Amino acid sequence: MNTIQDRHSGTARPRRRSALSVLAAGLAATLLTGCQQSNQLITFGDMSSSYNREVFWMSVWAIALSIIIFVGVSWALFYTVAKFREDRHDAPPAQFHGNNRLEVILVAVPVVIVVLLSVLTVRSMARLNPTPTNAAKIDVLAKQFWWNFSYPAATAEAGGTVSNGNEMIMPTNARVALSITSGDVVHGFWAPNIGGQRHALPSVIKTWNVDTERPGVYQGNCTQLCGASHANMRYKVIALEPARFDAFLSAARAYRAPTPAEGSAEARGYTLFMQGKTATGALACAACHRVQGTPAAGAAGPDLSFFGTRRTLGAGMWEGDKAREMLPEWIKHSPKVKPGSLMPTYDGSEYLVDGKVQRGGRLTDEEIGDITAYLRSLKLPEEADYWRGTPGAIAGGTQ
Ligand code: HEC
Ligand SMILES: [Cu+2]
Repeated sequence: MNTIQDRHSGTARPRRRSALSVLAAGLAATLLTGCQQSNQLITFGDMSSSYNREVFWMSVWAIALSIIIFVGVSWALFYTVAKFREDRHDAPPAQFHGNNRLEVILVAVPVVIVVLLSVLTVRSMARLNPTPTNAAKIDVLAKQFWWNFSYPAATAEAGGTVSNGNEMIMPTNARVALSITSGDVVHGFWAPNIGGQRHALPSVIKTWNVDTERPGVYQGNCTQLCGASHANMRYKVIALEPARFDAFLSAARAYRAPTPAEGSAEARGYTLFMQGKTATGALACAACHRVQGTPAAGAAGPDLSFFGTRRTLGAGMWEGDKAREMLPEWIKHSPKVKPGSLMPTYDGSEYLVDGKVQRGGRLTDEEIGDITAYLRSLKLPEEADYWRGTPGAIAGGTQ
């Protein structure tokens, strides 16, 4: 009874309206702070990218055409309804079956519309798809639940190809040709500020050209539901002015992981990294990770060559100081902090690989501390630190 009265009394409406505005304000606050805190703000329609500009203007023309069609069809509808009202015409209206001219028009108009829309699309594809010969090339490998970015033109002096896990460095003011593939299931490459999205398919290599004119840090995400940590499969795009990009690439080519001083924590960490600890069944990190300039050449996990320069951890799950703080926890039991992580545990706990229960080996907290110290020593020289001074760089120290 009460509710019915409320609904009809004058007080109900303002109350409902204020409840709505509180809800809207709450939602906006959650969204805004949520985005700011996790640095996950994705910008749509960033006009610094020629890819995005092309798609924007294609859409403007397509929408303009649709508006013309809409107005034309509406006009024809209302005109016909008004002109052929039944009370004005007692006799049945003339039939147009067999009226060739009318039927040709009814076929021709949609054909023209479809052709115009196709021309718009094909024109944009013709502009976006060819890869210029001077394009910077980056090979993108997607795997559960991380990314590797390698530079096929940059052979490392220490052997192998320059590559980096989960942080993609690209030049500004140039088309960047990505060759995208997957090492397991279907993933999707998407960093909206630099261009559209592309599937990463196993055993298929897709080319995709992206670009931006504005140096900065941009968010990338996997767009295909690929498993437990699909939403944690992120990456950063760091766009550098061409001179800085070249400085990065040549320093990265010359880079060799530093040799730790004898007896230091880093030296103990290095040994554990390369050999693991057979006594407790702790697998060698080197079996799955590459570190340029060392024998570590594993490919089952992200490249860790310049891990000390990185500012993200767990494929962008944590950033800055939080990433730094989470590193020991990560090594101890990454599947506990990142569902579905295929890295073994190092605290003797169980984890799943291909549906089978495995048990990790054991490292002590001191040993994990030594490995952490070693990983943090893997730094690019200062002039090649792609975070330093880049607009939108993650605050807080490096790893
Ligand atoms: C069986 C293979 C395997 C072994 C052995 C292994 N890892 Fe990993 N590691 C992975 C995989 C796979 C990932 C990516 C997990 C994810 O993000 O989903 C990873 C991720 C990482 C990352 C995070 C990189 C980033 O940018 O987010 C670090 C750091 C790391 N491993 C360090 C180690 C260390 C240190 C050891 C040895 C104590 C080790 N790993 C042993 C497979 C392995
Ligand atoms: Cu994915």
